[in-house]
Amino acid sequence: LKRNGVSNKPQHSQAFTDKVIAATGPEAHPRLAEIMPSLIRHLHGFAREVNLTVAEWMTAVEFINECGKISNDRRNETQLLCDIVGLESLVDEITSKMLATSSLETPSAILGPFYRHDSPLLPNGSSIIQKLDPSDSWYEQAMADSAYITGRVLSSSGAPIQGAIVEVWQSAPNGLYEQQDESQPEMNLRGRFATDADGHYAFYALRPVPYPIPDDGPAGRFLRLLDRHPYRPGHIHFIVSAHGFRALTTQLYDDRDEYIAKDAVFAVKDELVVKFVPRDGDRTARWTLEYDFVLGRE
Ligand code: MBD
Ligand code: FE
Repeated sequence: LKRNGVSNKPQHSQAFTDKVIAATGPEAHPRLAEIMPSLIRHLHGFAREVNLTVAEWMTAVEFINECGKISNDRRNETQLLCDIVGLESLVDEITSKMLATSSLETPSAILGPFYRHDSPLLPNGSSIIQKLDPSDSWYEQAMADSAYITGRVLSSSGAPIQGAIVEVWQSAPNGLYEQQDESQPEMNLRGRFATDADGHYAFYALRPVPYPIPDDGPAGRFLRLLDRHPYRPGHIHFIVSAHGFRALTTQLYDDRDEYIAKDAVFAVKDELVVKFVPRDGDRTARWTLEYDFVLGRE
């Protein structure tokens, strides 16, 4: 029996994959022309390796559609999906390795989905904890575990950088970032601080607590199907920037936290695990954290 007399390579063959790759034209965007052959090879190889069925592939398509559909300014479910499979951490590592000029630079960590532009520029030594109704559920707990966080911003030669901007954000003790939580004021627990002539920054914040990444959507469902927990260790986010230097996006992790070794988004690095020490003689804060950030030249 001959079908139409047309000979075509079976689609499970390498020749089929090569044909798809070869469909790219000579005028293709150069970076896409560079990366698409690899992406197609890996996608096809993956489908062959696991004998992916039409039903399974369609489940994945609908899953990604659902991630897009529930995403908005306050929630980025597709990014969260990348986070829980380690992709944001991996590309962060690849990027910082490519750009680093010195091994003394503070390691980067992922941005995460809760960054907001235009947080308030605050005077050094002030607090990112906004005054709330003291009856608010998390306020008592917040004040009981507040921390004075200070240090310097340095170049890799050890010279202090004046006028560097230390941008910081963290979740409240209820595990929610301000934009996820109606009960918190606008820009609560966010701020930017400029370093002084000695490169010093200082501010009051909270000792961070472990918290579950949003698990009421498709990413959370996926975690449960994988028999995984949604917790991140307590962390504080930073973007440290200065003229002539590469901006550093990173996070600091509290060493008391049991989730240090099992972060749901795989973003912990040893150099970023810090010790909060008891603080005496300051009614505003129970803990001190000292940390210097080292920036690389642009
Ligand atoms: C977070 O708070 C976070 O920092 C990251 C990286 C991912 C999900 C939630
Ligand atoms: Fe976070």
